[in-house]
Amino acid sequence: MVKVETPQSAAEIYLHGAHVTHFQRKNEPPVLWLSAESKFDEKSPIRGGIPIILPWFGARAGQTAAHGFARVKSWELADVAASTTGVVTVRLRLPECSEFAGFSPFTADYVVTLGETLELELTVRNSTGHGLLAFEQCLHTYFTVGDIGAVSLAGLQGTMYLDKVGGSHERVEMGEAITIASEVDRVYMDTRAAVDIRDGKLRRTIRVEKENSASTVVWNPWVAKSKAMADFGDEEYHTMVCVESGNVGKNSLTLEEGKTMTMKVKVEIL
Ligand code: TA6
Repeated sequence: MVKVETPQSAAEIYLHGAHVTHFQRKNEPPVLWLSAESKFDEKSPIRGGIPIILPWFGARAGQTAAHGFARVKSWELADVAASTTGVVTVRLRLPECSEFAGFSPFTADYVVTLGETLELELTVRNSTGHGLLAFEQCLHTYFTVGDIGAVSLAGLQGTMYLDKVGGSHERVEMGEAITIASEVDRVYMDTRAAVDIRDGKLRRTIRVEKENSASTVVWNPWVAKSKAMADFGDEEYHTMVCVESGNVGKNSLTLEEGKTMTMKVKVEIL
């Protein structure tokens, strides 16, 4: 794990999955949420922080693992640098791996920039050597909130989403702000908007801005799903919400041979 201290903030990044598990500004509650029950072993994804979902989202025919393999691979630390203002940049690379057997080869580079804000850049390059690379990607970010009952999410009004609770239904977000009082698992499509996580208990707003991302996923497992997950505490749903930035489902991507695509996410406290 790479531990980073800047004049403004602190962070932790595991090589396992290039997983940012901690980001906290000085004298403030953490921004990212991490389960006290998370596993930390070679085979398991870390529960919390920012799992990198790549090259598929959710379940995939013929594959046992949900959400791709990037989050359980050991990434290479390519570089760490600090600017004159103390902003730290950490570069990681997904090495070639056997999983490519079931999926076309690609390279993935990840740049994490830490200071007042947390900035992420995921670059995927089609290195198949033949033809198109079709894939999905998502930065599956878990945010700390004071009390889920005092949280609202703004920025998705009028957006079509796939509601994955109780089946899979297409709906349109009617509300100016989304509140959460039961299990929520929604894939918002064709949206490039920033999302504000308004936290009435911690009295802060976390803004999630993104580039080259057309999907936003919102998730809180609530009671039953929390109990069903071994690496998630039964009561932990009260203090987390996932607001994820990606290109999934009908927004999935294809890259021509040799081409690259960079998705960017910026997390800031307003
Ligand atoms: O992003 C929301 C979601 O796809 C949910 O359906 C839920 O399964 C969650 O991801 C966590 O998935 P995981 O494989 O990490 O347990």
